[in-house]
Amino acid sequence: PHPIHRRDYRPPEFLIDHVDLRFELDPDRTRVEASLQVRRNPAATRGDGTLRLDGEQLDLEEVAIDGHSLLPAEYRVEPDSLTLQRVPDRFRLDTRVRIHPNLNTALEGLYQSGDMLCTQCEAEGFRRITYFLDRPDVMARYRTTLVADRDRFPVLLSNGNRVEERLLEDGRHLVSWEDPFPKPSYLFALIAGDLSAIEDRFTTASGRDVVLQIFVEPHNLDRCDHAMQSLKKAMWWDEERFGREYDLDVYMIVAVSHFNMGAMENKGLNVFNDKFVLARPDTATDDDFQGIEGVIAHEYFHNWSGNRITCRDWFQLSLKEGFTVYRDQEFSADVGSRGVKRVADVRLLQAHQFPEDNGPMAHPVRPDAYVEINNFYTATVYNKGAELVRMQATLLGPELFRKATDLYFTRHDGHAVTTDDFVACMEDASGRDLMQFRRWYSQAGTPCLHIEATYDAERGSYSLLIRQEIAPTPGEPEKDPLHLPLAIALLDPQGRELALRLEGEPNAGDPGTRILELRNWETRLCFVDVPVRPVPSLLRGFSAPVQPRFDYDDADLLLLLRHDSDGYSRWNAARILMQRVLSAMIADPAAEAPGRFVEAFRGALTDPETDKALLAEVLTLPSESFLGDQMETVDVEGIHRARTALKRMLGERLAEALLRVYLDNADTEPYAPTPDAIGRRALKNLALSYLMAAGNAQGLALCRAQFADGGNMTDAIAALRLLVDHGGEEGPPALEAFYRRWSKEPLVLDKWFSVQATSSREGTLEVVIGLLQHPDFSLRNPNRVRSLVGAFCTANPARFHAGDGSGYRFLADRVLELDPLNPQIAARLLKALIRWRRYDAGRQTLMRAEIERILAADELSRDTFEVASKAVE
Ligand code: HT7
Ligand code: ZN
Repeated sequence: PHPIHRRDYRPPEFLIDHVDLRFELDPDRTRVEASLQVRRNPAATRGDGTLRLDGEQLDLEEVAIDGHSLLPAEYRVEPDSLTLQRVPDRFRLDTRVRIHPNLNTALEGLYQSGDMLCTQCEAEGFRRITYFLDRPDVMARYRTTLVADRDRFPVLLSNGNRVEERLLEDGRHLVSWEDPFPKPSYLFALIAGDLSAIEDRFTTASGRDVVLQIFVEPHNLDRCDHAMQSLKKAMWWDEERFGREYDLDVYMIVAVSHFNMGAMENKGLNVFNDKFVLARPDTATDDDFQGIEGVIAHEYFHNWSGNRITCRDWFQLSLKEGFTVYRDQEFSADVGSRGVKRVADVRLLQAHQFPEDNGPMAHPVRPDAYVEINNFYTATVYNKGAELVRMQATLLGPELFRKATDLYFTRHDGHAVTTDDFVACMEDASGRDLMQFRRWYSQAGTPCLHIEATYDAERGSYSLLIRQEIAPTPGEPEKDPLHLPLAIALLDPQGRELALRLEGEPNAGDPGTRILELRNWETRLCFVDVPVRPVPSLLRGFSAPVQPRFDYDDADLLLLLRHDSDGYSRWNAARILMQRVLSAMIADPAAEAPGRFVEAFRGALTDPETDKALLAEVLTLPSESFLGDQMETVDVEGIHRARTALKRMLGERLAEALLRVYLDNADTEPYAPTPDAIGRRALKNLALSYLMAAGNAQGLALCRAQFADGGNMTDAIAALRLLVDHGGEEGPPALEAFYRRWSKEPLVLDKWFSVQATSSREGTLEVVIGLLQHPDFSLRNPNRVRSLVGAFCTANPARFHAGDGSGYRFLADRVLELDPLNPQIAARLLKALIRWRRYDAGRQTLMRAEIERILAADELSRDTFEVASKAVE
């Protein structure tokens, strides 16, 4: 397979203004008739009149131009295209094809999920439905007619407004939909099924009355309320914060059980992985409730950042994804706790994007080339992309940033544009020059910021020397310095923020945060009138996606941990302290946690002032993967041993305080997913996990009781996880009881599989291999694959990276089995193997050998081939 390069972009030679689709739906054999209004694109260079349409896995039955059928000699069909020669400048093209939804295991195009039929067209799935110019810069108006058996598929949905509905003589029924907004083909959707809906209404700021509907299988109707509330909150927030209103009369969401990703923002008809819709307190955890709120909001926000204004080509994916992630992050920060949300976002970025930037698949936020675009729905495009938008918001300040987004939405409404167009709006609205800032979009890699400070007590000055360092990434040996905002405050020994004055400035500002702008490899700054040696609070709010390096004393970190008003900085201080203790314990198995560290932990644990959710973040030990990422060569066993030992030590030495925290935070009210209640549960269950790590008898009794009570899924699954990890007599009966209670609930069963896959106990791989044969396991359901295979390979480093290579062999076997069925999921799983250079020589050989084994297979998909080949380049 050949890569596609960004530099080769050309405007399409033909445009399609209108599409009329007619589907005769049947899971075995669906007939698709398409009528396209085609014309030459005046903005493109004139070619020889050859029209090449994308199309894959379509059985072509008929082609006609302006009503005249073509003979097979008058067109050419290849596995991925239909080519017509010397077409007129403007014409109607009619095609008729057959497709087979029930054979579609890749879940791209039209496929069967349970008893429903549904579509997934992003990025290039529409070409599996009909022949088309399947690229985002071809925007058309769609009319869609669906015909199906009325008993089997009573609900027939597509984008836009319903314009016709009737019974046919043969007993089937027909429904037509019209979408007034031109859209790219990747936003097309249809749904057919026996579905029920909950309904609500929303009146927009300008008075448009919108019907809101969430469609699910009838037995799931009692778990849609949270999704509906989330949708209404998101609609309100987008009006308030970005001035964006909804634009159709109906907004529909459909939950499906087989879905490759989280959800899809099709115009007026979002299709969701049911995991991000369905929630009831007894079946869904706090994380699930929060995930639903975030994903519902994300897809809703796409209506403006993605649908009204879309991407010119797939290299611009971050235009819609980075911006929309930024928007959903801000939404969650506004409706919940800003500090806690920021820490969660930073944790995610560091856990997924930083390693990606430091591995063989590293790519810029705006990639230059891809073999398979599905491989580029990455943490870099999504989460680093959101950080780039955040940095621009920081550089401009809130008023100018809002002015710039207003300009973006009006200037580009109805068009397919680039990330450069986005930045140009930031510049034009603010008058700022972001030329150098654009490098963030084109350059891969995570910069390190090395910061050195000198305090001159006599002069009362505090000087900073800041150096940027960016390591080479694949294909980019040389890097250039970046323009970035560094948010900083200086704290006095009591932890109060100092007023800051840079040398040369006439006056000091108010005490608080100062945004410094860095542009060069090296920056020197000097604060004057600094009365005492301060403690710097650096990169507040994680103002740029960089790795800060500053040689803090432990005492300075303790001060930040206790007093910093910035949540990220407190959390980061705790992490550095924990990491120092863990590094010592990794190097020396006999080392113990120092007393002052244990006391600081106790102080934080019992701090009545701090938001409980933030405390839970602050007091969670860094993950094994994170610790590995900080090492030259990952010491798999050392990390696992040290982290387990530190957990046990803290559980033993702070048992009383932990028990108090547990009891003080027990739920006294009925379950509600409010920020306060979520924070209390998180802290309570964290305390329980330390007690269980120490084998504390009271902790074990509480854990058993919490599991038996099973009042809400957050507490039940937390207890189950601890009982399974505790081992001995505890795990098996708890697992069995849980299975008995929930065996008919797929989303809860996913949790049951995951708990077993992530157990740190020896023998977990054998358990996982056994579970592959479980009657409830299926390689055809991505949620199930992720819950068992994905969880084992990405969330259980100690077992996945077993020194004998058994985990690697297990993963490679699954990738080879999955690749012919669902290449997207296979390629995603494979990413767990590709950073083999980070491990010791023995593991390197074993991991590499498994990648080579995959590469040697016949008929590998483009998805898996691209990941595997880049891994060994
Ligand atoms: N824009 C959506 C991306 C998506 C997707 C991409 C490839 C294959 C399947 C997919 N399902 C959804 C999701 C989003 O970011 O909102
Ligand atoms: Zn998105």
